[in-house]
Amino acid sequence: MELLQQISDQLEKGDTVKVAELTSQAIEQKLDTRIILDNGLIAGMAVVGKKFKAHDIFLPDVLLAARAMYAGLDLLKPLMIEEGIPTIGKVVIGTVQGDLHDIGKNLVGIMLKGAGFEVIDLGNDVTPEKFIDTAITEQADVIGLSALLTTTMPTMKKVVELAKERGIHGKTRIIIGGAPLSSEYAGDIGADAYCFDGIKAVECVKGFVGIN
Ligand code: B1M
Repeated sequence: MELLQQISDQLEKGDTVKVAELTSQAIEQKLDTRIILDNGLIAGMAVVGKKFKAHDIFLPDVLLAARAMYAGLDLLKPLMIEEGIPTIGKVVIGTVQGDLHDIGKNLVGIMLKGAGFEVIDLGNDVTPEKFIDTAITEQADVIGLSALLTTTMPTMKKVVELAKERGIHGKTRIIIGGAPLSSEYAGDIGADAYCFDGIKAVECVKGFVGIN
């Protein structure tokens, strides 16, 4: 079977060791870095995303696939930097101030990375100032806010307000996600979109940077 297809298949199975081995082989065979990324790793993750959406696989499978994706990405990263392969867009992501829940946010970050975006992960308990300062410095396309607590949801509004004050509202798009949130809430606070999960976040961010 073709090497890139094998990478995709093993990533889908979440086999970290095999993905690393096969990615190393592809590098040794001097396959184009972007092709290994697109037709091997990202192709595998796309299948995982579709299966997850269809409830054919579950969260632990996605996490295993994500770990395998990292094993391949770690090997490609130095080459991508060396070759200056551009990412398709930049996303600053974090869990809002006062909130320590970061599993969902990490998953969303992994899926965005898997889709080819550069993700700057600020972690959890992130202040509105930190989100906006980083987005400005890094010239981010999108800010991704996560909250799992009803008590921390209002902090998202502060981020949107600060984005307005600092003149980036509408230029840098803001997406929100997390169990207690909704599209209605996104509309109420002036965020650009509510994303139910990582798949939706990838769809939204792709839409914002003009990729379908
Ligand atoms: Co806490 N917790 N927790 N907790 N915790 C919840 C959220 C809770 C619903 C449990 C409950 O009461 N049934 C409840 C919130 C109630 C509410 O506000 N309505 C709660 C509470 C009350 C608390 C504490 C206050 C408990 C206490 O101390 N008394 C406390 C708060 C601490 C704080 O943050 N300041 C607390 C603490 C913790 C732990 C530290 C123990 C731990 C977090 C560990 C960690 O994240 N590193 C924890 C956990 C694990 C949970 C539950 C059990 C699981 C959350 C989780 O990781 N889910 C949770 C109950 C539950 O959800 N069933 C609960 C798996 C994850 C993949 O899903 O995070 O929803 P989720 O992410 C999804 C989507 O929401 C979405 O995509 C993800 C993937 O599908 N999404 C985004 C998330 N962020 C997104 C961003 C996007 C787009 C999509 O774009 C940017």
